[in-house]
Amino acid sequence: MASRVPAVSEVVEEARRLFEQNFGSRPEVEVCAPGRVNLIGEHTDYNDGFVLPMALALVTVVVGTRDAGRSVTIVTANEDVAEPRRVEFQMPNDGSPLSPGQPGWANYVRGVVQHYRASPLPGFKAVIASTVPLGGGLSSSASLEVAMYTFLQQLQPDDGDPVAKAVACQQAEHTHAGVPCGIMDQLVAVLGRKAHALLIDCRSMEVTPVPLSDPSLVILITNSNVRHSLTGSEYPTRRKQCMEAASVLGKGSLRDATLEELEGARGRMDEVTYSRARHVIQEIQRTVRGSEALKRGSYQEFGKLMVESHNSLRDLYEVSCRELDELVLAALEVDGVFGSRMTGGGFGGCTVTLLQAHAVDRAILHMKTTGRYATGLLLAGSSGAVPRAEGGHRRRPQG
Ligand code: GAF
Repeated sequence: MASRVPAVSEVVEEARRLFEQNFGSRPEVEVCAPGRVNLIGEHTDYNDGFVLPMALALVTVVVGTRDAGRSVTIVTANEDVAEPRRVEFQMPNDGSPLSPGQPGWANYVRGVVQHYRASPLPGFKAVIASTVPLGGGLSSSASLEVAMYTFLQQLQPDDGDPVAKAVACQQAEHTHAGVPCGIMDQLVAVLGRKAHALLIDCRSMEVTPVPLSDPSLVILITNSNVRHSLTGSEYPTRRKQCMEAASVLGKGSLRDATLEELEGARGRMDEVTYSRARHVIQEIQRTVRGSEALKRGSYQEFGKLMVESHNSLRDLYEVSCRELDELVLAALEVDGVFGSRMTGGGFGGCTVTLLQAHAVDRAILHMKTTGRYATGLLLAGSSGAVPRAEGGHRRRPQG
């Protein structure tokens, strides 16, 4: 059964209502930041490489009001997070640290407060509401960090530098959520543009918008409903393996390495390190080629690169899982599909599929009914338009 993803105005309305219930007044500030889907360029951002994400109409909203004193009170509308859903703390005096604590969701707020780039920050009351699924690989964390940072900018303006803002939010994720992420998610949450993907050079932070306004093209996002978490050891381990490979190659990062150099050094690293580096070096090349292909409207070529990317993430980088692999395979069986791959950090979350608009309903039906995977929510977005959600379907995988 198809249902609509709520419009931003509806999420704001929900947050306003909760604010009034909790604080007895209307909020004075209302901001939002988007989630994202990455079209290609996975696990390349922390290797100084290229990524090609696009902002989604799935958003995190923060509404609130400045407090007369130094106290901070935040309430989340999200029922999936750990209790309590209302948290209070004191805004620290300048320079003193605001340590992470419980519940975990509030650490994104604490982290952003800690790394905010202007002072003094006043106390505040705020409500958070979001349509970005948690653990779905669509960057719910970065959208919360960037929404919170944008909220603070209304209370105490900083210099407005968008890259520095993304970096501050990335630092919040490192220190307060414990995820040593790259810069992709925060940067696209700050700079994302409707109906465009962004080619981001994660070394220079140069951002090039790539138009995605062809009405015959749809980007379909499918949630495996396997919740991923990057706070475990796998993500940091991948980062370390990449650094190790770069150091064997005598490079500052894998961005500077070629496949020939990697082959030449193969005997000097273990097979796993070699495979990780191979994925990264090729994925960086695929991302640059992919953005060129999209600009030319060569969707077949882009789709082929998506499939290569998925296979590499599955076999060399080992961050996919059975449900994601099967969703990709099912998508590729449908006429009108150009390509499909897992998106985001992996270990669960979503797939992204590029296809012709006329094939969307067939693709959704096929992915739901092939029965080789357990899945629930399906989201379809076309060229930056508001996504559609399909909910509640669940099948057991068949042998
Ligand atoms: C997660 C991280 F937060 C990003 O920085 C990026 O590394 C991504 O995984 C993998 O491409 O979303």
